Amino acid sequence: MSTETATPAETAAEPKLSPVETHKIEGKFLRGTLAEEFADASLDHLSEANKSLIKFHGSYQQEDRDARKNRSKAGAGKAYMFMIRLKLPGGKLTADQYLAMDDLCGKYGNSTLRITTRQSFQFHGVMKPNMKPLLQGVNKTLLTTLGGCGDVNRNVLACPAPIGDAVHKQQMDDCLRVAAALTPKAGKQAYHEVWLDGEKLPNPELDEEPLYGPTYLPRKFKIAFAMPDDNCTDILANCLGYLIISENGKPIGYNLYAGGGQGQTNSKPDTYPLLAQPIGFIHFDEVVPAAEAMVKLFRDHGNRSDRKRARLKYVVHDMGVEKFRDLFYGDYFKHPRREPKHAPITGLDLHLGWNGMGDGKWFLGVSVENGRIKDEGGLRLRAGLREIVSRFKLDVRLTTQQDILLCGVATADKPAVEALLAEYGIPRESSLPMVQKWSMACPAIPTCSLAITESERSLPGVVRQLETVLTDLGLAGEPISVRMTGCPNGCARPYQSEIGLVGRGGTKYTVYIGGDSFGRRLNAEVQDSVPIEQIVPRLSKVFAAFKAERAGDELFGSYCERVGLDKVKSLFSA
Ligand code: SRM
Ligand code: SF4
Repeated sequence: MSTETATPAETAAEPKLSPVETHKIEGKFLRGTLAEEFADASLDHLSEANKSLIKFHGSYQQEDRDARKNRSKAGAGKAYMFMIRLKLPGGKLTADQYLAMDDLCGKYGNSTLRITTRQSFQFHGVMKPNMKPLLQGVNKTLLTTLGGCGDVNRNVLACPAPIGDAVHKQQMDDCLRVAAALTPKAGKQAYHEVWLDGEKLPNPELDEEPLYGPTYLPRKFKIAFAMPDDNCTDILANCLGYLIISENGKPIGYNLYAGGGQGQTNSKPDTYPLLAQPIGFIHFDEVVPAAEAMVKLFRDHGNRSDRKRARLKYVVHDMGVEKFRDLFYGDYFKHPRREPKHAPITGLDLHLGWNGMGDGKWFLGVSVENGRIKDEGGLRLRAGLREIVSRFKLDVRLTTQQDILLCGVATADKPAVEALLAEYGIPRESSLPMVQKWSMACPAIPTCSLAITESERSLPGVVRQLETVLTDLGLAGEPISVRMTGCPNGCARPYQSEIGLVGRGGTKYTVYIGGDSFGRRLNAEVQDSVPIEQIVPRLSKVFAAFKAERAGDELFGSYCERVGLDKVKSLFSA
């Protein structure tokens, strides 16, 4: 297949294209009739085609699922609303940008900011008339939402720790370069026309999208940068991963990984989570060409008829890694083929608490339960973060574990920052249970249309019970990662955690055990459809065995892997 032009065309012999492909073709480089439907005050929701296209603009049309029952009893239709996701490479914001996002969520959203598992922000509960002012507010601060969702490259991840050494700096700089290179070009023009009152092209269908082509990618594409001793971005869950390699403390290039992803579908056994595989070693001048080559390969070889299998991970898996490498180096990436360097992943840092930046200043990692920045009861997290960021003019970075880093605190200001945390009821990370710090949940109900169970609203209860059990067993200090999702799509990367709880329906979850807190291994299903109230009592039996039988300072997931799935299953179901 040619690598010069996008070639998504359907031939008579090929399977039927998914309807989203038609939306893209007819959408004239992401315009559709979005401008018209947003200008029409009589409409409370979008047509199917515009519902597909608005994702590329960084938004999903959603429904308030909490309101569903009462509205349907009253004969009212769905309570439509929108979610908006920023594109925030490396999770970086200035103090002013953070404060503007805080203002916007209060003015046009549901008064919360949601840190995502890909180090970005989401606004929830945005009503249709508020979309344009909110997006204009975002863009006024020089941030964007273009490509936050949709069949393009998504937010590029990098370790957000603002540490001034060569390795941290290199991976963040490269993350920003890759993100810029993969921004849709014609899509940017369309975005300006729809939201920012930009001048309209007379013939938009003649515009060009040099990298993606008119039908963009078969589906989403995800990239992460990481370091061997700090895999805080969960690099192996990404379509494309860059693991920085150093010699004598000096960065020399990256090991490239391809084909990671989490999502699976219950009714489709040919869908499953996969870890990214090592592909080769590249030098720094090859970083952007490698990303462009991988995107083109996916553009040409990804599945455009079955969206459930339209991910790069299936191209790698179905083809086999060796053939995939041949294709990548033979047809797409015209640079020397080098073997990956030996560089095992050995750690994952949550970046919480006080940490030096290397320039005499400090950053403070604040743990945000399930990423939701809000004021509730005595915990006035949103107001407190706002006060600290504005008073000390602190830049902000978001982590892929849904936490926030307040950057550039002078030594003299540390006591005042701590006093503000206390004033707003924000706990110091040292006082938080370990299991809470290592936990994540996706939003699920009430905003996510695909959720079949609760997640963000249920995990805190499970975590409180786990804390009690682990404390009783003397295991409270163990870094055990627990991740919950409201369906098998895997948005909180549950299949890579030590304990994964995946919504099955009602208040039941499929329980997975035995992953790795550093993101190196997939876990395995231990029991399907476990009622939520049975999860912790059952886990406590596995914890007790771990306590009795662990080898030295062996981690919980490693213990489970060593003793084997059968034993873990029998402990769990005893
Ligand atoms: Fe996700 C779809 C939320 C990270 C795999 N994801 C969705 C949607 C948009 C639901 C929908 O299609 O209608 C969710 C919106 C819920 C809401 O109300 O906000 C949603 N995904 C999220 C976020 C907000 C979860 C979070 O707790 O932070 C994350 C946003 C990241 C970002 O800033 O870009 C999020 N989603 C992920 C990840 C984790 C990652 O990328 O590191 C995954 C697993 C990795 C992967 O891609 O395989 C993930 N999301 C999915 C999938 C399954 C894709 C697949 O290959 O089958 C879907 C379903 C889909 O795309 O149709 C999905
Ligand atoms: Fe929605 Fe499922 Fe993703 Fe949770 S895992 S946000 S329920 S798609």
